[in-house]
Amino acid sequence: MKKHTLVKAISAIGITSALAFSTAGSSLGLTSASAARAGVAPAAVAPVAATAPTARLKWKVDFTGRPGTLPPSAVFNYDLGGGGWGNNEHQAYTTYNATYNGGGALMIRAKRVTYGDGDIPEPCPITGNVCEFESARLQTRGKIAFQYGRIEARMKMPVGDGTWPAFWLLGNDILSNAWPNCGEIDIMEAKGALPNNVYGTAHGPGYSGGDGIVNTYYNTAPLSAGYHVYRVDWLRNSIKWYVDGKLYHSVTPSVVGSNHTYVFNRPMFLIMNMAVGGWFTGDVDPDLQKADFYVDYVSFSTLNGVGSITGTSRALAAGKP
Ligand SMILES: [Ca+2]
Repeated sequence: MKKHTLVKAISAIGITSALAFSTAGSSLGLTSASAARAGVAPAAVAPVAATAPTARLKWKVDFTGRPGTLPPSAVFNYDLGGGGWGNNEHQAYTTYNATYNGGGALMIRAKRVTYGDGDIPEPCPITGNVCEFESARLQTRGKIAFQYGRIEARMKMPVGDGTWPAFWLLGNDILSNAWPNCGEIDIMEAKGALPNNVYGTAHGPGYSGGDGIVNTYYNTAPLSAGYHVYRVDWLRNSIKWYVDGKLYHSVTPSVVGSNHTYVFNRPMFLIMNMAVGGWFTGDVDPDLQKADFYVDYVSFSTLNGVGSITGTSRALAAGKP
């Protein structure tokens, strides 16, 4: 079935500048991003405490079901449309590019678009001014929000230069407290051209877009070769990023610095998407036809009893562990 009646709505919530591109920092592992930005010797991130916190699972969406099933509407909203999303991205988001694969995962598919007679091309700020790809972006605003705790997903990255999968959080007050003041925590970003790198970033006022506080995790095998677990352990005045249980980035008020405001002690909602092209990920392979980004599950746990999840009764029930 041909589905090129591409949606005209730009965005259900009008966020076009969020998830602005990050610097392609290549610092591997335990350096302080802010120290690196300030040009001083990086300080080591504190080692993982000998007594790791006790995590208790409170909410998990597992994407188990027949192939083609849409993600639960009780939990997820769609952000729709094109326009570049503030980052010169080349995709338009639809309601039909995120489906269960039948093997227990949600598959977000980016697919090259061929416009036919009668189609209304989705506008994009690129050559020809039409979006070359369609994809999907899901978010939980108004349905699920978290404050502190462990937010985690097991995911398999797509293949292809120009792909840009992401798993991230935005401040729940974004409509009244515009980005970047609302805060943005990018739990995972990846770019197809550097398939071994994971980027974890905090964005806030004065440190957003290319000035986000970023660090990079290097995986010895390409991230698309298998599933990995991406998470943050988030407490008051502390965010720590992990891949497969390995700490690689930490942000606190002192990392943000006395000249900037730490904006992460607030409820935040979840977003999962795959962009194609844009300033962060770079050039798109002209031969790329499609790319698939898999999400086995997304979950929330408390850490030593700390952390809260709020939401509608239906959204909470949909993730009852
Ligand atoms: Ca699953």
